[in-house]
Amino acid sequence: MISRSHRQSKLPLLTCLAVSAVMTHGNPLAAAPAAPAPVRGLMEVGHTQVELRGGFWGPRLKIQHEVTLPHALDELEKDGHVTNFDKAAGKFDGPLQGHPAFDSDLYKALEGALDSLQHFDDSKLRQRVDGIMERILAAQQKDGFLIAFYIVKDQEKRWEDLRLCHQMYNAGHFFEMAAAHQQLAGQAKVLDAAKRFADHIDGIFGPNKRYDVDGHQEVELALVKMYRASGERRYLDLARFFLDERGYAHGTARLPFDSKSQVMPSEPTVELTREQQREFWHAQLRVRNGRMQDHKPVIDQHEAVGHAVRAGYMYAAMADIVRFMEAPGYERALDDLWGDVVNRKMYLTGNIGSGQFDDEGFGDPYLLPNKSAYCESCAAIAHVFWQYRMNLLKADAKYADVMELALYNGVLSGISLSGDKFFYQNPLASEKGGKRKPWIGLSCCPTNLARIIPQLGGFVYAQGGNQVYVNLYAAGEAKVKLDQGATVKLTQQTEYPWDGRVRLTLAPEQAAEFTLCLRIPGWALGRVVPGDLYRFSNAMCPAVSLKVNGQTQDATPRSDGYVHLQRRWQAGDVVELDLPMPVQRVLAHEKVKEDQGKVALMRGPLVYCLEATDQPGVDLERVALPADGALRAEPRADLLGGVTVITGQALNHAAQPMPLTAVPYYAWANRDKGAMTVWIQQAVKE
Ligand code: FUB
Ligand code: ZN
Repeated sequence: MISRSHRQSKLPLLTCLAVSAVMTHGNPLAAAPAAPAPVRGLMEVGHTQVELRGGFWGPRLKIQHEVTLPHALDELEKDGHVTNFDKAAGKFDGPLQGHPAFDSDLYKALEGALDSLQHFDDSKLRQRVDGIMERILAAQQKDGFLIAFYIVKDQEKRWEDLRLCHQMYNAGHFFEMAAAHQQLAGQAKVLDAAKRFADHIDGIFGPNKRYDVDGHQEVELALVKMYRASGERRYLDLARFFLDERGYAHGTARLPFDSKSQVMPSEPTVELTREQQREFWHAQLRVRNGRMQDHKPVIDQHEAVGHAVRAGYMYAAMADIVRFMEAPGYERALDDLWGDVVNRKMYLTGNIGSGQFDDEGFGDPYLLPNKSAYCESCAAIAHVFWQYRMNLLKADAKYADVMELALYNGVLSGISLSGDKFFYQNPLASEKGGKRKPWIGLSCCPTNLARIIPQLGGFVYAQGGNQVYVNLYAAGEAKVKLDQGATVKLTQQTEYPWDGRVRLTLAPEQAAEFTLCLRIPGWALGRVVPGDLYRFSNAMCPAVSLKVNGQTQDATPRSDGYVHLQRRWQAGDVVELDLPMPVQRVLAHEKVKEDQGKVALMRGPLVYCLEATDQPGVDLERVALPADGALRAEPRADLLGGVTVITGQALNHAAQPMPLTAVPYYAWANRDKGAMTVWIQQAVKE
């Protein structure tokens, strides 16, 4: 499988009947309506416009394509995700497998495959995807309904208890996959099927119809994608309805939620035993509660509570709504939720969900245990989606700072370097060590990882008016179309995050005046995160340097976090950015009791950890790091697929000097199983 520009690879893959059965003919792109532009904020530069080559991400995309995606499809087929659709289509006699949300996992893996096919020529994968797609579509009911579980089990109960059964969550992932299919194939067969399903939902739910919401948000952001893919405004309105409807009584009219009329247990307290907490939250599942962010209208939600994945998807959808329509109250709620998460509830790895209440969700502010951290891989992914949309909405680099932190640490730790083993939870410390699993029956995380990595190119740039925003530094090429019509090719050469030097070559079609907005990462300015939850022990940073065609420029960002380079750009202009990457010690806010007296190590956007295998015979919990000892960054091409390690001197449990080696957190648990810790004791001065 050879990487090649997607533009050459899109259409000539109609090689077999199964494939051509999915494809329609004619000029596919002529049929696609222009995607509605946001009414506020920046426009995406989608991953189809960006080829990540070489550097840090290029090899990862290749592993993703060659290993992760075929592996995921094998496992999903083995587990019955595809035969469920055959059964629903009346073509399979074997048993129905799994649970009502089983479809969603297959959709996510297919979405990943479709997106990856934008970047790799691979007729084998293409045929496999198209074959599965045919089997999915064969199960669709005449009225558009498409959930294998209910088609097989009991059609009467299709829309039973939305709180528990994830019907809309399934639908949402179908819609996202359909949008990815439309983008790749340039034709509408799958998107049309998605529209039929969305129209069916629209016919049942909405003002003066049924007032209800899903227990697991996802359909909202997916409906925004449907709006963009189809140009049909009613999907945006339906997304808005499902958001607006949270926190109200569900039924045939829009009534305020009356806590007296429905069982509403009081909030749990930390005094409950773990077993009691489990029982409490399982009881909560049956009723209205904050676990699914349905306890208050969204505009009244100012603190992040409940299941972290649902929250992340919901906040992402809220940001989308503000981007595409007037939505009074949404932005204020989003700002408060953002402050609550980033200042009080986020791990250093950018992941969310402490699991305090045994609900895969947020816990109390500043209560961020490391060993028992839930930090689901899906939560980090949902968090990235949210921060990405906040950046687009507000054109502020602080959101990209958090997105970057979550991406390189919280997300990437979920998948092995080999691409075929996964973590569901991503703790920041482990006594016994962790072992990623080849597959997880409840495969939300592996399949989410399978789809986010092929989309990564889309997080690198954004565009607004006559401005090109560079949010991430990653080797590769992009084409960005400015509002005034000019197309600019950008080539990044960089080894980021191992090295902060970035060489950016611009090639507008013709010389053109526009502004290049370069994000100066918070970490390069002495800030770990936008708030005060984490700080560097030494906030003094070496100066960032910037040159255009060899001429030194002021590298001080504006208040939006970007350096704005406005000029008439010509083909061949070169921007050189140097973000020095010293090893940094990180301290947590004094209210994070768990991390007091401890220090973590970072270099650039990467969080580091200690693994037992590098410190043999040493109890990691009793390793102490002197405050003033030198710490060095050492590139190790031979280790963990090529990483830069941090080395220095520490003290062991007997206060004897010992060599210390820290590796990037994302790469932990890829060697011998053993203890790991991100936070290290600080040595007490005699
Ligand atoms: O319920 C669907 C997914 O499974 C959730 O997002 C995960 O937390 C897991 O419970
Ligand atoms: Zn998950």
